[in-house]
Amino acid sequence: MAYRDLRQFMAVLEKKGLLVRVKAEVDPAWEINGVTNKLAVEQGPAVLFENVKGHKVPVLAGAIGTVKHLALALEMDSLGGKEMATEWVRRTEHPIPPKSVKTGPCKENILTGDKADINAIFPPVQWHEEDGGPFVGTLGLVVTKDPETGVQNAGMYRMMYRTKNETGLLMCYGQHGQRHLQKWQRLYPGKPMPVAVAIGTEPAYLLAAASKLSHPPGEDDYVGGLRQEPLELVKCETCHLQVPATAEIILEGEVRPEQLEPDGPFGEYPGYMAAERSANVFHLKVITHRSNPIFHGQREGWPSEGNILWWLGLEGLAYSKLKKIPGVVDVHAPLPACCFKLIVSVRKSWPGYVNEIIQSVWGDVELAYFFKNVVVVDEDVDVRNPAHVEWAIATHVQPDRDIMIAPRCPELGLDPSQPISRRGWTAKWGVDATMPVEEYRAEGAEPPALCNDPHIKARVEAQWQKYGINL
Ligand SMILES: Cc1cc2nc3c(=O)[nH]c(=O)nc-3n(C[C@H](O)[C@H](O)[C@H](O)COP(=O)(O)O)c2cc1C
Ligand SMILES: [Mn+2]
Repeated sequence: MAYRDLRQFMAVLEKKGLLVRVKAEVDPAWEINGVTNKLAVEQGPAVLFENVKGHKVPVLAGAIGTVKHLALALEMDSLGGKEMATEWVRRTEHPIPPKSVKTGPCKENILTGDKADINAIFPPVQWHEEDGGPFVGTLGLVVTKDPETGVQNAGMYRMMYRTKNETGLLMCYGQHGQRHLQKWQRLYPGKPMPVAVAIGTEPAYLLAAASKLSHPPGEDDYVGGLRQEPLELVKCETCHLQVPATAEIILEGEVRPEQLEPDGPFGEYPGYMAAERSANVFHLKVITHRSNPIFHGQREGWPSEGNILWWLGLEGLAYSKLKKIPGVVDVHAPLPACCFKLIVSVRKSWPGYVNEIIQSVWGDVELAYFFKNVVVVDEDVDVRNPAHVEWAIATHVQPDRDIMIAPRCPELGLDPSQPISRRGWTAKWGVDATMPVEEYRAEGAEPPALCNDPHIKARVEAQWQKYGINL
């Protein structure tokens, strides 16, 4: 049974000891930062800060703080990487359309006019010491509609507090929200675009917003697929957008396409402070919220909940796309590489095959912004076993033959490996770590056989007791 709302998911986490309530008073200026930082490093439980100094709204963080939390969010028993990824792909390949309902818990309170004040629902959490201010959206799920196709999107884009009714909104190039804004500006020059933000939803919506998913359909349908039940949506008070009926908090407002303001700094997912840059501005019009709302956020960084949130979805998207190429066996995005790196195992099928795989990752309109490094290995190498991958790179690669570099590819602007002035563009490297069978055969030879003698090993294993060695 799908989770009805965030509260039901929290109850399941709590029952399993994966959520702790902190009753002691915490200062949002620094303590939530410190506690969530320690818990991310030590892979601890989710936390509900019930007593935030100077505010009556509690703060939840770490809801998807470990892979175990992620598996529970998707109601998957398995923690095995491959089964989780395969199941993600299966569900997203079977989307279920959402259901529109007249009203829902997110409409229990409607704050308009002067009462539409971000401070009413947001304890000003300073997630990192050097951030440009408190961030309202570290888990703000931003809803927009494609003005041409009508497909509705949900994307997670950070939002810095500016005033009681304004926040920054960083929608990087390549993101669906930014593409909607660009189309809107072309079709309706000078007019603001409606935007809604959901905070505190059931976990499938959260994961879909954090994950890159191809349109059509939109995230609302993918959420149905992920939770295996339709998502219930209600219409916004001020515009045509539809938002999850059971969300804790909905911010309704608009973005003026031509308005860009300084935003940040902010501690980002590669683990570094990202300097001030320009971003759009969200203008709040109306807040709707549940009674006794829970504010949902997370401390971005490395390691972080944020990195876990989008990782499975990006790995799944890469697998969905690459498995259409004959010979692709498995795909993995190692979590510590924060979606900069993709490992693909293949049955090499024709000359130039590996280069085509690497280039198809870099050239894909959605994957292009993420995977900067692509490693291709033979099908007998386990892409989820770092030791296997290291061995393949060490023993199969001639750097002058097998390393590809592509200049001036796009990136989200957060890669700290070069100064800010060069951000948004990056070179990419790909490594062909498959055995160079073709080169051997061109010389009339065969590559060396593996020396692991599986038949002999199996014979010995079958009579292992004979040797009296206890392992
Ligand atoms: C915690 C978290 C914070 C994120 N912050 C931003 C952000 O500020 N700007 C951005 O463009 N992408 C951000 N992302 C990445 C996008 O959410 C992700 O690429 C997603 O696919 C975007 O949705 P879209 O594909 O519908 O555009 C963030 C992801 C996570 C998990
Ligand atoms: Mn999207």
